Amino acid sequence: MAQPPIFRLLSAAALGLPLIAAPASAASITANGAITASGPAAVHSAANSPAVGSRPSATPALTAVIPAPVQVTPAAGRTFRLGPLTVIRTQPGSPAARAVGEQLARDLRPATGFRLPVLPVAPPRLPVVSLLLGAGDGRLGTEGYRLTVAADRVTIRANKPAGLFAGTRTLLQLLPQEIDSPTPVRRPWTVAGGSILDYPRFAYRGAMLDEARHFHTPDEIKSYIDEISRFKVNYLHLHLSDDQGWRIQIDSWPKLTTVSGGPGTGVDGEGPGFLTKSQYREIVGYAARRYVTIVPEIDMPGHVNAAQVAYPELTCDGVAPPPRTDTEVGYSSLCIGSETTYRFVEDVIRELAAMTPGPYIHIGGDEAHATPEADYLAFEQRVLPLVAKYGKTAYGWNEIAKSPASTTAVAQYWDTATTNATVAAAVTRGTKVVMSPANQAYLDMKYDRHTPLGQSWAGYIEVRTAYGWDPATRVTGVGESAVLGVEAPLWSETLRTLDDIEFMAFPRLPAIAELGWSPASTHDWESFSTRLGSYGPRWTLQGVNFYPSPQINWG
Ligand code: TNX
Repeated sequence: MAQPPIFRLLSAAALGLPLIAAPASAASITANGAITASGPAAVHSAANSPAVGSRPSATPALTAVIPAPVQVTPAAGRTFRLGPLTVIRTQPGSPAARAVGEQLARDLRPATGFRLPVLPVAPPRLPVVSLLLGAGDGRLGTEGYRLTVAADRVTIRANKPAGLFAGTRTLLQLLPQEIDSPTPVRRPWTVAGGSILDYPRFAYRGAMLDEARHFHTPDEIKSYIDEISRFKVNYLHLHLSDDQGWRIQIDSWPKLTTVSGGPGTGVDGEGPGFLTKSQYREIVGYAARRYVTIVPEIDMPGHVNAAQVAYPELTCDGVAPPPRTDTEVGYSSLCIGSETTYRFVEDVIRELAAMTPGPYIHIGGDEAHATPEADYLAFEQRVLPLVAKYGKTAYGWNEIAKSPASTTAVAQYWDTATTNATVAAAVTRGTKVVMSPANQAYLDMKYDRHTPLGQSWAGYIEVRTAYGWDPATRVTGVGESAVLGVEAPLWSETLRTLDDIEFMAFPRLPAIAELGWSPASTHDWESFSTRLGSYGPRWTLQGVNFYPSPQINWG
């Protein structure tokens, strides 16, 4: 594409000449500047259209952000205006800061039509968005930032590029809603003056997508990464194997994907589908550019029927079970006494670790009802250390807390109870916990009895229920220092398309993201529901399907 006539504009500015904006690609601007939202139809929510009017929306207040920042200080009467001559200036000598600036420029372009240059030095007299490292503020950690909005400049300062990226996600929410339009909109792009100090409460803020029950394509996963990273979610856990299908290439056991990622796999036999190693690596890279770390999961010793269909030697009797396309759980188990099992497990962990730069390998461990207790313990005793052997931290569903080998592992709490003696005991031995209580954080639970998708075994979860808990007091004996963070799992027995995923994730995912990021002192349903209501039109503009919860005043 042609470069912007930036040098002509810069020299005009230097000479004090009047500046004329380069027109945005006119093809997509309607005469009155009306917004035409595109994207997938809101199939599950006919009433899903919070007003996106033809009148420009108001400039958001500095306090409108989700998740709520640590500290917001508005400066009344001061406004920054982003225009066609705005320059994005990034920390000299930092390719990572520059990449964040370029991502911001790409994010701003569809709606504004501006091609904002990303430069290490800002020319005089032009409005600037600066992304600078060296904040020199320990409170900010690696993901925090300070954002200042003055009349002539927006400055984001952070210790690390991850903080700059988080700051840019905030800036996008501070621009008017129409910034999420896929086509150019004519309106002033104003940002309210003041400053924000912000950093996360917990290091781990995750989402999980079940690739096994229904396979979701690399493009669908990337869209989900875009959508969750807007809320500063920094981990995406991919559930890559289960009874119905196996969704990741493993070279040493090729039939896992040719057979169990093939046609007829998944719930209702909806397959085929699996990620090749190169697709997986591409997703890892795509996520990393949005400061999202991929966590791969291979579920074992239960949830292994698909692996046993491909390799009958993974059963104790050597007989291949029939492929399963139903939604039962708890009936399959690896053969705990067989050395073939450990050769298989080690091969899988080794290959998974080699293609995963992130720190965690999730080894499942849930619902192993077909594995006798003693066998379960023997299995975890051998398998948990294998993850460390390949340089990773073991992560598993809360059942792994039963194993004495889980002291250096992370347990994902999916129980619904407020007490769990096994998990509390593991915490005293050092186990860290990611909180995903199924009756509050499970995105596959129906919102209410009318929800056409999802399940209800852990109850209905409306937005207020998803928001109404504290990760550090939810489970007795699992306090603030034991909690690594939160995760919102999305199991896909009933979900096929990206539209389905979005309908279940939004608006509950931002609720869980706020529990993970924002200080407990900001927790307030009235505030959250108001901010969420104002966010709705952004999803409409982005073409993101969402559930228009009656608990929220959308608009
Ligand atoms: C339980 S939660 C499971 C999954 C199902 C999910 C459906 C957990 C660790 N295991 O196998 O998909 O319920 O909600």
